[in-house]
Amino acid sequence: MRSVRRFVLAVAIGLGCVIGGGVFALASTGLAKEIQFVARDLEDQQAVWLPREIVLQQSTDFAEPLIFRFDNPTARTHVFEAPGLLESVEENGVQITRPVRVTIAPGENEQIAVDRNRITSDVSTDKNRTVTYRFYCPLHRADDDGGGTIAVRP
Ligand SMILES: [Cu+2]
Repeated sequence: MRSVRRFVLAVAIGLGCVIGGGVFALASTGLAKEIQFVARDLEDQQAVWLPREIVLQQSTDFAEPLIFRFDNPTARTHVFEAPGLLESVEENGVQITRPVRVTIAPGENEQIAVDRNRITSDVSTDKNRTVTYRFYCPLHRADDDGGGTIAVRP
């Protein structure tokens, strides 16, 4: 019974995101494509990142740098993890890439530059099909939660 209620809640949140997602999640400043993620606490100590579904078009959305912004308005620390995605950072004056795993303290914001080359390479390797990456908070992820998705169309 409990897991059913949780599922219904997740679906309700998911629907809200799909409707609202296009409005607030994707913004182009002309200098960068930005996606805003917001941490949301659920019942049973779990948490998710909203919106749950992001769709990117490689042919148009990858002309500018791709920035992910994270907002954690909750009272707990959350982590944004997205296996397969890399972020681009400068370390000791050298540009390097590393797996996306960002820790955001309560009430804090963070942002990263996503490595577009890696995604472009994934899409072409997969015979120019849509490539999907998952994301979640590894600290508060439900067992039955597959995470949110970032789909990149060729
Ligand atoms: Cu968390």
